[in-house]
Amino acid sequence: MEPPTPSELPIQIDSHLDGSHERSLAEDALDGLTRPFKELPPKHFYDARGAALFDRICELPEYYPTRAERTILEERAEQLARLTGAVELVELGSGTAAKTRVLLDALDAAGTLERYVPVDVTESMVRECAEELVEEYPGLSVHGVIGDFERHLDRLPPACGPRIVAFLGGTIGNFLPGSRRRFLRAIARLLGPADHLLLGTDLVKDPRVLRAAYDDSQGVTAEFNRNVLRVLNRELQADFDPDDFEHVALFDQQHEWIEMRLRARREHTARVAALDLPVHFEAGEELRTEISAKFTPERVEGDLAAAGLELALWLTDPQQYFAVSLSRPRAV
Ligand code: AVJ
Repeated sequence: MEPPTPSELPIQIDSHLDGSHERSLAEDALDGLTRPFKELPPKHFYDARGAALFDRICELPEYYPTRAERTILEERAEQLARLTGAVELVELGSGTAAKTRVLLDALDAAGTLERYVPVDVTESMVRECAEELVEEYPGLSVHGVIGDFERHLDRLPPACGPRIVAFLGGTIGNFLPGSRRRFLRAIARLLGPADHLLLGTDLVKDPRVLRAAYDDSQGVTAEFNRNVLRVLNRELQADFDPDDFEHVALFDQQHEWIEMRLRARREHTARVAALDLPVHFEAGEELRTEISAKFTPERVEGDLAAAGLELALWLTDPQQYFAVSLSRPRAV
């Protein structure tokens, strides 16, 4: 038999990273660590250790979002497949694609599934999961895009039929409100009239439940939070001592978001050698490392509407802790 030509290969991976991820860490560190209120964006948590810590967070009794979202998808995947008739699933921030299989199973059972398009910065995860999935789903092709979904949305391959763009896990909550709407608008621009956005959003609830989810009793989230300092140490030759910082998680009632911070236990100056930058901390000074916005149904619908999208389906778990919404371009 002839070896398959490239276009027949079930796996294609395009990489758009070319060192730009490292650049963005340096830029974000320079920008964020020289402000009066120090700040780092949460995307830098996720090196191999950070990704493993996040996987452990998802198993914690206090961290309900992953379980709630999986429950919703398991119960409603068939309906989602039927409503969308999707031939392809594009997943932003695919990671290990754990909950993706629930959706792929449903599209497969409906007989429409042709292609999976994972978008993630971690090349090894995209490759491994592509290889597993083409084994598990005969006939499936996987077109992986290695890149930052905030910057490389325009690099997606053209749709091969009705598509679902999935942005799950509540990661939309990492955006501040303005950039959240910009990002949703950028996603909306990718959608044709037959396409859908599947969005996971964590919901506003009892602050005690929220705080516990971000400050677990085993200290896994604290270690995950401090991991960003290890990333800076390795990638930018910094000398932060993670033990100099205390994990802080608080619910900001006014903004309805969780904030994670690292609080300096003592006054000290760390150095970021790659930037030739001293970073001074007063005792008790805090560095904001993440916001994780919590939503009301009205807020989700308003954000979607601002992006030109209309709600097709609103799904929650029995406790109403988490929501998965299906939306589509508003008919004009
Ligand atoms: C991956 C952004 C959805 O905000 O809940 C978990 C990250 N941070 N525990 C979240 C996270 C602390 C998570 N997201």
